[in-house]
Amino acid sequence: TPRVFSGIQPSGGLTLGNYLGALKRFADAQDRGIETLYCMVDMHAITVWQDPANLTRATRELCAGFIASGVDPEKSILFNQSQVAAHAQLAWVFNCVARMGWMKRMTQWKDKAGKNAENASLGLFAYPALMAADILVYHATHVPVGEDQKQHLELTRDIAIKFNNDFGTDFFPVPEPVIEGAATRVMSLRDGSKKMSKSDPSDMSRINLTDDADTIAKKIRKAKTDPEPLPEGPDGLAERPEARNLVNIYAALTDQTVAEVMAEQGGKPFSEFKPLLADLAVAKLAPISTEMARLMQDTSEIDAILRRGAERANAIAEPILQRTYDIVGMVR
Ligand code: AQP
Repeated sequence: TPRVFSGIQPSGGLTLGNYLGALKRFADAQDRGIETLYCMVDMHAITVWQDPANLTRATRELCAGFIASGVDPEKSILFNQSQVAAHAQLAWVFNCVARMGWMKRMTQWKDKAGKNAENASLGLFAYPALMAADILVYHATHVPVGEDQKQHLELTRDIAIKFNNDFGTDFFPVPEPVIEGAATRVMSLRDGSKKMSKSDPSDMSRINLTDDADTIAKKIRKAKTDPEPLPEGPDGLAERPEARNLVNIYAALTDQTVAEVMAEQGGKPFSEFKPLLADLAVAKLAPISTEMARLMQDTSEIDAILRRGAERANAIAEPILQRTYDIVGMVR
């Protein structure tokens, strides 16, 4: 039976990229009746320094973001990673299965550690092995993520395959990435070649789920574009990353294909298209930010949801961890 796992780091505010690439699709999967586990990956977040008070707040706010985006804590298991010890325990086994060379090839490692790799944390380097544990400790079969996580997912598959080979078993299923829809890679509003990211120094580069209506409208109005109107058809977007990005966002927000959007909007100048997109973004995001603010007023409700989620997650993960230890030969 299919089982979906995915995670988001509580390392700052949520962006439109997180919403369209992850949260919105998480709610869709849950509503198709599939078993779904969604995790606030706080242990991934601390691979780079996090102020403790911010981490606490970001974890709760992320949980609020999941719920406000339509993830139902009854239907889905919502929890934070550090509360299910099996993630870290299985990650250690996978640290011993994965190879240094695999990790060194990860583009996110190269981007985040940069030229100063000697000073990066060991955790940042080993991040993909923990991510493999996050997924495989539930025998998850499907992992909905944005395009940027594709390489890490391949490494998870490599770890599952190597573990199975090393121990002569077929214990770990090899999970499939689910990267679909018009917004698998939402780009920066200031630079069509960079992904929209919560850590971009420019706040104008992204839309935050907590932005108010005026801010959202202003950011879209000021988004970088070329001077030409939208092309008549989708083919004309190929060489125009900024225009393509805005059309992709429009398509994802309306659950349309890019071709459908172009049939409707093709030929319009940005002076007409941007206000439409701004109104649409405000209409879709305002209820989410209102609901997040409401949930954050009483964090005891959120904490109770996370606690209950961790219990349910533990009940699945613990037997899989114990079975892994048996396969490895650890006495218990
Ligand atoms: N721009 C994006 N377009 C589509 N999907 C995206 N995701 C993130 N940015 C985009 C998806 O959101 C999920 C959670 O990501 P994360 O917060 O755990 O880590 P990240 O990808 O590293 O997010 P950021 O915003 O880019 O943070 P920083 O700047 O700290 O690296 C994933 O499914 C991801 O694909």
